[in-house]
Amino acid sequence: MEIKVVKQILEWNEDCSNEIKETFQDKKIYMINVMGSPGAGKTSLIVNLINELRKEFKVAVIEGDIAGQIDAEKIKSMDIPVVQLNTDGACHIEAMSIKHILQYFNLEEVDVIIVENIGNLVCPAEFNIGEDIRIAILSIPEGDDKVEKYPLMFATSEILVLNKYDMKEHFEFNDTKVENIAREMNQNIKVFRVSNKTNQGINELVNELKIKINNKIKA
Ligand SMILES: Nc1nc2c(ncn2[C@@H]2O[C@H](COP(=O)(O)OP(=O)(O)OP(=O)(O)O)[C@@H](O)[C@H]2O)c(=O)[nH]1
Ligand SMILES: [Mg+2]
Ligand SMILES: [Zn+2]
Repeated sequence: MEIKVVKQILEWNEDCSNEIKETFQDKKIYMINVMGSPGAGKTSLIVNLINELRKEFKVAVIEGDIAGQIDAEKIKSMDIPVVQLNTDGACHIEAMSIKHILQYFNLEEVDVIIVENIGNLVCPAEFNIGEDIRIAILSIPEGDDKVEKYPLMFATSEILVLNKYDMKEHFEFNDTKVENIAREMNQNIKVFRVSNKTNQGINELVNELKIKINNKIKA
């Protein structure tokens, strides 16, 4: 009985995600779903991506948090349209919430929507939210065993950001092992070694995203 209920929720979520995809296909909007543990560097990466992507695209942000609006305030201070989604305890974002939030944006004035998912390595990966791409962030201090222990997020993300690379010398983190394990579960995954402190790797990641965004919105 319980299993059946979960399946229904996921099916409903999938329908809703597909509706968002249709809207975004019509409006030529590219959606990026940024996922990772609390403190992995999601907001820091989004800030750095905005700084580059805004030179070419109109960017908007949906900030998912269980409570508060600290991250949304950071984005707002950059003069970027942002909506804070508070899940009131829920540990992931569902497509229905995204659909509901879209009314707060002028979608004619948006090329790229970046969603910061709830800090959590587990269930955000179970819910499609209409995204074109998933970026999974794993930061060096979290340890190099996380891809094996939390496979779904890495198996379903096209991009893996190994963040806080500036701290690598302080941790025993075998990035080649992580890359190999990620590629075993997901042949197409691209791995970027990034520091949001020194900006290492940001340009490479931005270039990759620009190609994907242009392929959709200028098609
Ligand atoms: N040294 C270093 N610190 C970083 C880097 N990226 C983020 N940080 C720091 O890590 C902490 C957490 O970063 P956030 O960007 O807030 O992480 P988050 O994933 O958005 O966190 P939640 O929204 O709470 O889940 C902050 O103190 C950042 O300054 C990095 O590349 N190197
Ligand atoms: Mg954050
Ligand atoms: Zn959850």
